[in-house]
Amino acid sequence: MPHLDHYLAIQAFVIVLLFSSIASAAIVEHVFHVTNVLVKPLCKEQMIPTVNGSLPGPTINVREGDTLVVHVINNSTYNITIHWHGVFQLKSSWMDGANMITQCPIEPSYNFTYRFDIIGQEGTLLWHAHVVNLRATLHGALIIRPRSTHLYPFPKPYKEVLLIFEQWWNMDVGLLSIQPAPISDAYLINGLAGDLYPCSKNRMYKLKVVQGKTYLLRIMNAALNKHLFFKIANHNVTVVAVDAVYTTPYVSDVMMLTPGQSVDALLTADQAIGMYYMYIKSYNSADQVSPFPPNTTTRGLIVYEGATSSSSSPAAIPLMPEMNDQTTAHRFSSNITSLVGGPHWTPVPRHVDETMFVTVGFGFDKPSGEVDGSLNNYTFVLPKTVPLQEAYFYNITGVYTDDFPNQPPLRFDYANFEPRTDYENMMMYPERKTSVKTLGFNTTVEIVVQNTKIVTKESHPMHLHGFNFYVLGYGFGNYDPTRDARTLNLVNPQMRNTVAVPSLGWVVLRFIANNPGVWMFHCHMDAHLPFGMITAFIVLNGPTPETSLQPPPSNLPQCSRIYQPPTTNVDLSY
Ligand SMILES: *[C@@H]1O[C@H](CO)[C@@H](O)[C@H](O)[C@H]1NC(C)=O
Ligand SMILES: *[C@@H]1O[C@H](CO)[C@@H](O)[C@H](O)[C@H]1NC(C)=O
Ligand SMILES: *[C@@H]1O[C@H](CO)[C@@H](O)[C@H](O)[C@H]1NC(C)=O
Ligand SMILES: *[C@@H]1O[C@H](CO)[C@@H](O)[C@H](O)[C@H]1NC(C)=O
Ligand SMILES: *[C@@H]1O[C@H](CO)[C@@H](O)[C@H](O)[C@H]1NC(C)=O
Ligand SMILES: *[C@@H]1O[C@H](CO)[C@@H](O)[C@H](O)[C@H]1NC(C)=O
Ligand SMILES: *[C@@H]1O[C@H](CO)[C@@H](O)[C@H](O)[C@H]1NC(C)=O
Ligand SMILES: *[C@@H]1O[C@H](CO)[C@@H](O)[C@H](O)[C@H]1NC(C)=O
Ligand SMILES: *[C@@H]1O[C@H](CO)[C@@H](O)[C@H](O)[C@H]1NC(C)=O
Ligand SMILES: *[C@@H]1O[C@H](CO)[C@@H](O)[C@H](O)[C@H]1NC(C)=O
Ligand SMILES: CC(=O)N[C@H]1CO[C@H](CO)[C@@H](O)[C@@H]1O
Ligand SMILES: [Cu+2]
Repeated sequence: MPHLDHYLAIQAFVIVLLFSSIASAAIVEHVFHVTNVLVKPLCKEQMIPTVNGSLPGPTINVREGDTLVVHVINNSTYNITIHWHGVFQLKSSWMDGANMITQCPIEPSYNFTYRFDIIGQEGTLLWHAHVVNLRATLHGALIIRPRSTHLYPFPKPYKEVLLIFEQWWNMDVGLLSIQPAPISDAYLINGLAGDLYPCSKNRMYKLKVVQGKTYLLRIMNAALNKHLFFKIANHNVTVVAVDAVYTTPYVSDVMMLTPGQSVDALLTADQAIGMYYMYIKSYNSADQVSPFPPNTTTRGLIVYEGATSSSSSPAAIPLMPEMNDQTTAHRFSSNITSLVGGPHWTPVPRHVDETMFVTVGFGFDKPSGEVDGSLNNYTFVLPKTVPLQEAYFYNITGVYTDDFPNQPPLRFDYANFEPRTDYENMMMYPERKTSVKTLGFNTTVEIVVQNTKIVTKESHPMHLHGFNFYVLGYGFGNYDPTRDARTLNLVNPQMRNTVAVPSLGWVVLRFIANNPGVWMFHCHMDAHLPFGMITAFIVLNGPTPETSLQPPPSNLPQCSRIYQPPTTNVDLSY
């Protein structure tokens, strides 16, 4: 591969640029080699797809304003895409990496180069494969630091620490879509299961700290399907950003992150010299119809400089919330507010052009009786042969319908639904189709996302590609436009790319559709992707070429090697 030396040379050049004090935007260039490797976090050796042979994959460091170029070379046995979770992709929607939405997959032995600017956001984001289940092992951190012209809006930390939470199965991730999804075998912290698991006694994540110093924890939940509580014994943390948006400093002893969410938090080593465990544990908002998560916790250890296992007392253990502790999860999720006046803050638009009410939950596929996802009584079907954005751009008919409704077809008691004799007439059997919603350029969109109790209750982490949304409110029960609209926060609401819609509750989101292209809006639990808990927005062009979707890059992967749906019924998405 003659190109590799060239890439390496460019990388070395970029590193020189970063360490010099040049403030102008740089081009940060990387190579991702996707390969299958054997790993053994627990007792069983398992072949997994990885980027560059590591789990988690390599960390990408950029400064706000940089251009990121990543050459993805697929030397694995899987079809892959890489999605830059939370990156705005302003004017670069072809680089979003959403399989069959913005591109065909990169097939084994093919390659593709992602190239885009990172502007207007700072903090910690995630890159991950956007083909069902593959992000279990194909993921890593994307750290966006401020340009050198301004600093963090909080005291400069002594050091920065990355904490990536993962979910591990002792099986081929390609088999994970078998229904019902098998129970995972462990959670991992930075690839390590820790000493509570068999064959992992000496493989625990350890963080060495110096007493009195403050650390910036860059935390992300890369688990496929589980909301996670995180807590450090005897220490509070101060949240300073979520999903790469600065927040009002928020002190808490515990956190809850849904899949796809990230939190930047300051940790001060202000306790006695000693050792303190950090624990992650699942937050379970569902009824127990699906397999119960492992009743296990995964832990890492914080070791103060000067502490020795012989001289110190046993490491302190945090008291974790119960697995179903909705109060704690909700308190953490809903209390965070944005840092008004901080870097990149923009006030909430007061005028709304498009108002939507979207029910999210489950239903059944009538012919098979299997569970399906439902957004306003539609189950989304991924296009099979042409990515949605190509179909839109080239006016190819028959790929999607532009009829996703602003309201569900029926109003009912969403949060207290009980099956009735006439439920066939309700929203029990959503329609399977590729239904999208078109939005005018630069319109302000408000979406009330209402969780339902159809089939079962569960919190869904809804993720929007291409935009951050303001989260104006969270609540339980049915959203009441009179009562609840008065309580919305229009002053300093949190901004996110992924929001936990409470079980049997609602959230109100607002965003400005100023980025032309096709953008997914979906549940970020991968188990719910094959269920079709997805829709997409087509944001129309603005008045100028600058505000219009450009033609796809010439090297965009093609689906000419025709995409075959499987003959078995195990994976509903392909
Ligand atoms: C991945 O591996 C390739 C080849 O071994 C190397 O050139 C590249 O720098 C690595 N990429 C990252 C992001 O570490
Ligand atoms: C590609 O994969 C094959 C088979 O797994 C392996 O032998 C080869 O070394 C890999 N090449 C690179 C560049 O990683
Ligand atoms: C990437 O694919 C192109 C063909 O599309 C090929 O010419 C090039 O050599 C490939 N690059 C690498 C590094 O494999
Ligand atoms: C954590 O914060 C709470 C509330 O501010 C406070 O009551 C508690 O003492 C703090 N704990 C530690 C270990 O600092
Ligand atoms: C999980 O384990 C804890 C500690 O062993 C125990 O107290 C709790 O009852 C268990 N919960 C379930 C649902 O098994
Ligand atoms: C957080 O939210 C809860 C409601 O869930 C509220 O009772 C509490 O006062 C809020 N503030 C803090 C600092 O936790
Ligand atoms: C698609 O249709 C629109 C509206 O009819 C037209 O302006 C545009 O040029 C067409 N695009 C292509 C690629 O044919
Ligand atoms: C939901 O969709 C199904 C399938 O198209 C349809 O039969 C049912 O009537 C719809 N529900 C409502 C309330 O319209
Ligand atoms: C979008 O709308 C805002 C507010 O109406 C306006 O200030 C801005 O110029 C518009 N942006 C574009 C690119 O048209
Ligand atoms: C990858 O995608 C191609 C078409 O794009 C399809 O023919 C092939 O079966 C897929 N391979 C795997 C391993 O899924
Ligand atoms: C060009 C290249 O590296 N091709 C390899 C990609 O990965 C598959 C599976 O590992 C190999 O079979 C190809 O030789
Ligand atoms: Cu979901």
